[in-house]
Amino acid sequence: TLKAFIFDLDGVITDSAEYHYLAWKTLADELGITFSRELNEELKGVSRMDSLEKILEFGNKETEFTNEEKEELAKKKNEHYVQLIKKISPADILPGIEELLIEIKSAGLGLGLASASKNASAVLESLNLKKNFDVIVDVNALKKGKPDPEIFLKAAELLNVQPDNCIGVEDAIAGVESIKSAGMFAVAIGPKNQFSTADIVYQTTAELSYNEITERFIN
Ligand code: B16
Ligand code: MG
Repeated sequence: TLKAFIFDLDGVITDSAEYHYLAWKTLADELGITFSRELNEELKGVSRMDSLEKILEFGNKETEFTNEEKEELAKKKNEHYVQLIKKISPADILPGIEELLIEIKSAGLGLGLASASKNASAVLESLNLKKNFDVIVDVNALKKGKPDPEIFLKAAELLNVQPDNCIGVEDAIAGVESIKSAGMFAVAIGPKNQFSTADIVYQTTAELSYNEITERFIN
């Protein structure tokens, strides 16, 4: 039986991927590394430090910095990001999401957040959606990032439900992998051909249908 929905944040609830891009772009420019929206696709769902490693690789600069300097660079990116997300408001909630959250709540199901972002709580607050969530996984307490199942398993544990009673919603390849290896039903947002392991794929959040998802979950 279905007991809970567990959502990713960036790219599913709001398009903060664009702000992550702009913040990384500022840093990449400062470092003289060419960075584009296309390359940014590879950073979706990837942790802050792993994203930095990838950007340094794009510029063939992965061996130029000490760990301490890398921490500084990641901190700088986050400062840019925190500035940018100050502008986020409920108008930035992606189409179809508020409606879906309302249906989940009125069905009496649990609602959890499994975002890799350390800024997730602040972003939900700015969207005025924090009150809707029963649990928000604290990424600082996790050992492994997506595609490891840890974050989705942790959300289920906090919600007090079994993984096979949960539906996970994701926009990243690493995120869908995380949901499936947690033993959950996976809803993916994005191009159909990108998500062969997802149980349902919607091109955009506007197409999300509570009835269709829950019917498929049962069958
Ligand atoms: P922060 P999600 C992920 O969030 C983003 O997709 C990814 O681009 C970002 O680097 C990561 O969070 C860490 O974010 O630097 O704010 O801790 O998609 O898992 O909600
Ligand atoms: Mg995401």
